[in-house]
Parts: sequence; structure tokens; C-alpha cells
Amino acid sequence: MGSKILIIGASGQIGSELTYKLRDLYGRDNVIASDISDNNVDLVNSGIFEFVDAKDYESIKSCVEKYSIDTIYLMAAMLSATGEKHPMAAWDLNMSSLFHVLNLAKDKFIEKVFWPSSIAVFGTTTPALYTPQYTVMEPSTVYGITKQVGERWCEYYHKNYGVDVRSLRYPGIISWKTKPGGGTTDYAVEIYHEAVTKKFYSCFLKPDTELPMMFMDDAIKATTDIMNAHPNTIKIRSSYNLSAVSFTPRELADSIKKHIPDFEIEYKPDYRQDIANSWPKSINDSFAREQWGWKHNFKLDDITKEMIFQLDQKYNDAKIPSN
Ligand code: AKB
Repeated sequence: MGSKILIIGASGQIGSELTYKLRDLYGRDNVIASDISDNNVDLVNSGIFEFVDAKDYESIKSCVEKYSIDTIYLMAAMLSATGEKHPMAAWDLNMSSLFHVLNLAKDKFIEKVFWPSSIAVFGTTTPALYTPQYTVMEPSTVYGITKQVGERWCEYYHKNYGVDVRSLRYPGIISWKTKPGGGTTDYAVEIYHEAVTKKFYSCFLKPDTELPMMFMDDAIKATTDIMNAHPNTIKIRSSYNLSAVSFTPRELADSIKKHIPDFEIEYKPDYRQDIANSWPKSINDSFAREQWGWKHNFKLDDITKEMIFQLDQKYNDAKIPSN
């Protein structure tokens, strides 16, 4: 029998695209999308959808039993910027959901887990350039703390209970289908929406703030690659460094201007500047490349071309009345 997959937090930026991709790969009815809200209409209409509260063990377990789920992708989380406004809620959601899923695997209700970590596990004392897999990790955000602690628990459950958990330290993810919410790297998505609709963006980071980023297609590829890799090749059971491109808001604006020459940007840094300053500028992901063959495809100008093409269709074609 084939795999039965549950995606928790399927309405979000990464969860929704992961759902579509996994349905293409494994069949629509073998991938159950779940979330606490059904307001992502495209996602809800695309196949089976269930209300699942990631903080509620019984809510997850009953869905696992109903559909004989063997694999969970836990995509629900409170991200860095929102987490700083609600520290205890971020801790509660990010940690309780992880324990529920790891315990379901430990107790053999499921066989395999994907859990995303983040570049937020690093902090100001980490070497910022080409950050190695193993280095100083003193995260300063609640989100980063939950991801670092979560990594330790993933490794612990693998070592002590044989849980097949796999994880990636995602950089900022850029995509056009579903907007991200509550992250520090979200500027790199918002900027495209504003460029296409208003030709103007007020950026909450300084022009020279370099951060690691990745196009959604690459992030989804990395996720399916690591989940399909032979278990023996997955030597790191905390989480893998993962990298594609690094750029600053100024470089991103210049890339956009190649397509929209009258695009303008202003810089009004807010509390998210400190978060960005604590994160690496670039990442050394050689373990992922060597151990399970990770390779990215999209560079900055490729991302810009695709984002502007897709968002132009979404916003500007919608204005053309159909007859
Ligand atoms: C955030 O900005 O909080 C996230 C992340 C880098 O994990 N996108």
C-alpha cells in the first residue's frame, strides 16, 4: 500500500504548495490537508481537508487514525516577527505540536515525520558568512529558540526511539500563491506584490541587510528530496543547513527594476531589523549537497522573473473584464 500523508498547517505559505506537490506525486486522496482555519479556499477545494489543531494531540491522532496516516509534515508554526509579539503563544504552539507528532511516531501510530527548522536557530554570535552546519547557536528570538530546541528533540527521538524524523533549516522562502505571515524575511515576498500593484514598496529592513533566501519550487524540491532519500543517507537528524541565494533589499529592488524600471523603494527599518541582524548572511549547506544530493535551481533574477510574471497575471489580468 502507498503512503498516506497528513499535512498540518496546510493553509500556510509552504504547507499549501507542499500539499499541491505531494498530491501530484502521490495522488489527491493520499494527501490530507489540515489546518485550524479553512480560509485558504483554493487549498480547501483542492482535495480532502480536515480541521486539525496542531496544539491538540487528540485532534491530530484522530485524523491519523481516520485516514491510516503514516507520514506527517508538520508545517504549523508561529514565525519570528509574530513570535516576538506573543512569546508564550509561540513557545506553546511550536513546541507542543512538535511533541505531539514525535510522540505519535514514537508510539508507532505513524512512521515518518518532516519538521521544518530555520536559519533563525543562529544568532549574533554565529559566524554570519557561509555559516557552517555545526557552529555557535545562540538564537535571540522565541521562534529561533523553539527551532533550536526542537532540533535537539528531533535528534533525541531519532537516537533513543528510532523515530524517522527529517528536517531542514529553511531560509526565507519566496513564493506567489499564498502570502507568508509573521516572518522577518517576508519583505522579500511583499516587495513583489507591491511592485506589481503599486510600483512602490516601503521596506522594513535597511538596504544592505543580506539574508539567505530560496524560491518556493526549490524549497519544495528540498523537502521531497530529503523525505524520499534512503534513511541511511540522512546522517543529520537535528536539521540540515539549506541554501540557495543571498541578497539585500537593495539588490532585490535592482532585480525588480530590470522588469519595472519606475519601481521605487523607501527604507523604514522597524523591530524586525534586529531580528534580521541576528541571522546569517549566507549558509554552507555542503552536508545536504553531499549526503542526499541537494541542488538548487533558482537564482535571484530567475526568482524575480517568475514572481513578476505570476503576480502580473494574478493582479493585472484580473482587471481585464472577460466577455
Ligand atoms: C521568518 O522570517 O521568521 C521565517 C524564517 C526565516 O524561518 N521566514
